[in-house]
Amino acid sequence: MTAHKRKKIALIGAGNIGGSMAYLALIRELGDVVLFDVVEGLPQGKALDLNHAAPVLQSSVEIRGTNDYADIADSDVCIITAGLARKPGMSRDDLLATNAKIMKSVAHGIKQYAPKSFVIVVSNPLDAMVTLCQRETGFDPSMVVGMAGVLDSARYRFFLSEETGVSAASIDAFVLGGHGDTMVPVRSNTTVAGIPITQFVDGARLDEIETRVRKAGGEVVSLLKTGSAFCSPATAAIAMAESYLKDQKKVLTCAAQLDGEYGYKGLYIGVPTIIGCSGIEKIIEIELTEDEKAALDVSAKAVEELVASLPA
Ligand code: TXD
Repeated sequence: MTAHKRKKIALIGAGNIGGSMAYLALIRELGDVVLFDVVEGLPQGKALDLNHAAPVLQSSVEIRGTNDYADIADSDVCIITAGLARKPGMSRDDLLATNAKIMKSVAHGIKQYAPKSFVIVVSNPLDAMVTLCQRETGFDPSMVVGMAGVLDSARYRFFLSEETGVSAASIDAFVLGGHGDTMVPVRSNTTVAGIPITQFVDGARLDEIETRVRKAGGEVVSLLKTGSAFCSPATAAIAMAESYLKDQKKVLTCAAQLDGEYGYKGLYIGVPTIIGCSGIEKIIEIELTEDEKAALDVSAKAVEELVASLPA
């Protein structure tokens, strides 16, 4: 009998999102977790606290904290939140220079110790950071993906649920493009139990909701004042990791490198993908209205400009 070895999840960055992901992995017994951070004691302290919760949860996975990349060796999944988070008044793009430097060091650690891992980038500015991570690791693009669309689509679904009184579980929505103000809520593919959303909400109100989706991250930052959203990003990133680890082949909107889809090649932007045991197994091209395609082109251009401004 070959016993199934537990999966191994490396969380690079043990801050708000990293700690929340570790907790979700523990509750859902997704696999053993290694929390990595550069701050001495932070990953170790969070790991110890979480291991104290394990007996109550009756969870059998182990969580370790470390400041040594060697401890992430042979991880199946690496989820990167290393970097600075926004403060009120800051844009995601304001984080570019600082987080790019951090991303380079993280990418080299992953390349050295977890060369076969599926890498999920969360750090902002997301589209530039996932591009840089793929470049610096040299991993196949199907194994390096950005977390944004799952979160942005969930925000859209939540606001539509509030508006319609229907459970968000019955609402399907897509938000494509860059993870920023140019993101594209795809109204034409948003449905309530398969019924077009336009049968439930009028156009003017949908405009307001879609504007709120684009600003939702900033809305949380301005309320929290000391950081950005962490429960919802953690939940979205873990859903992506789970689809990979369990070969669930879920359709999840992520920042993936396009190879001609939507008319782009080599660009990372948010698109519907199928995530399974081979990573990004397919990029789905959905029908867009002329306005939606034009909006996606604006978003793609914004990402191209951001990527072009990455320090060499
Ligand atoms: O949808 C999305 N993709 C976004 C992403 C949603 C929300 C937050 N978004 C971004 O995630 C946010 O703008 C940040 O760039 C990251 C992480 O957000 P988090 O809220 O977790 O930030 P924290 O709590 O500051 O944690 C970051 C950790 C912190 O503990 C640092 O010590 C650590 O990163 N850090 C590093 N870890 C490893 N290696 C290096 N070099 C390093 N530098 C800092």
